[in-house]
Amino acid sequence: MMMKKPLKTLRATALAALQAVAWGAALASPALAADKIAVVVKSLGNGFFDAVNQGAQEAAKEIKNIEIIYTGPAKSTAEGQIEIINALISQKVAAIVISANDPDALAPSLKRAMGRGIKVLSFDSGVRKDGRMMHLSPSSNALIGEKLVQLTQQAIGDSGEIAVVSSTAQATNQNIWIEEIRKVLARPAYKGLKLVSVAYGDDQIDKSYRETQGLFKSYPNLKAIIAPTTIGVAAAAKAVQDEKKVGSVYVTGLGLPSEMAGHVKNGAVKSFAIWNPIDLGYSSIQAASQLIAGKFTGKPGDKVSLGRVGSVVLDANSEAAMAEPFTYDASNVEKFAKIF
Ligand code: RAM
Repeated sequence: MMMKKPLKTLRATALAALQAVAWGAALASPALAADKIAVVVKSLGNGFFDAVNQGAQEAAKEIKNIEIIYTGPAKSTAEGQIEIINALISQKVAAIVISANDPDALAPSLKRAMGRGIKVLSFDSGVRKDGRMMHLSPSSNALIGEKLVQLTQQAIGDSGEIAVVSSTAQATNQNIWIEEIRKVLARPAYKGLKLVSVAYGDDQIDKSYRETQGLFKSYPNLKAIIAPTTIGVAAAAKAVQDEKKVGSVYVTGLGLPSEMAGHVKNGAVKSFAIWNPIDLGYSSIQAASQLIAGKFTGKPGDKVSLGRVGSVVLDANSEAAMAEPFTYDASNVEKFAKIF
C-alpha cells in the first residue's frame, strides 16, 4: 500500500524546491546583484560627457555585474550636483564617479556618501581631497597649459592680445588649466602674448557665444581665443565665423573633433587639442570598480589598473593622469570626428 505524504510535508517540499530555483537563479544570473555606479557629470547635453558615458558603458560591459547610472544637472551648478548626490545616497549606489562643478561645495555631501560606504572618485574636474578617494585627471595639467599656449603661438605668431573663454568660474579643471596657461605665458619665450581677459560661458553654447562677442567689442585688437572647454571652443569659433573675423582672430582650446571639424575647415581654428573622452569614461569606471572590490583604497602610491588604457600610480594627493593631450588639425580632424 502506498503511503500518502501529509499535505504539510508536500507543501514544505514544494517550497524548498521553489527556494532552490530562486537561489539557483540568483547564482546563475549575476545581473540581480549588479553594483550601481553613478556617473555624475557637470551638466547633461554636453557631447564631451556623452562620449564619457559611452566609455563608461564599455567598461561596465567588460567588467560585468555593473550598472551605470548616467546623470547630471541641466546646468553646470554645484547645487544641482548636490541634489543628485543626496538622491544617490538614498539609492545606496556602490560608487559615485563625478566631474565637479566646484571643488569645495560638493565635499560635505560626498563625505556623507563615503560615510555610508559609497566609494567616491572624481574625474575630469576634481573634488578637494577630503571629498573623494582619488581623482583621475584626463592629462597632466602642466602639459595641457603648455599645449594650449603652443597652439596659440603657432596660430598667431609671437605677439598679440589673447583672451580665455572658460566654462564656469568655479570649475576645478578649467581654473587649474587657466593657472597653467598663465604660468606658461610668464616665460620669456611668450612675452609678446598678452592675456587680456577671462570670460565665462558656463559651458552653455549661447552664453559662450555672447561672451565671445563681448570680447570682440572690448578688445578690438584681439588676435586669439583659448577656450579650455569643448562647449566654449565650438561657440567661440562660431562667433568668429559669424562676425567675419576668420583670419583676424584665431580660436584654439580643448574641443571635440566632431564639433570642430567644420571650424577647422572654415579657418576659424587652425588646431586644437583633447584627450580621448571615451577612454576617460572607461578608465574612471575601471578605477571605481576596483575601489568597490577593495583592490585599493586611494592611498598615495596605490596602483590603479585602467583596463585596456593601462595603469596609473596615485600621487601624494591621490591623483593620477590618464594620458597626453592629442593635437587635431586639418590633417586628422575628419578622421577623429567619426569617433568623438
Ligand atoms: C567641457 C567640460 C569638461 C572639460 C572639457 C574639455 O566639456 O567643461 O569638464 O574637460 O570641456
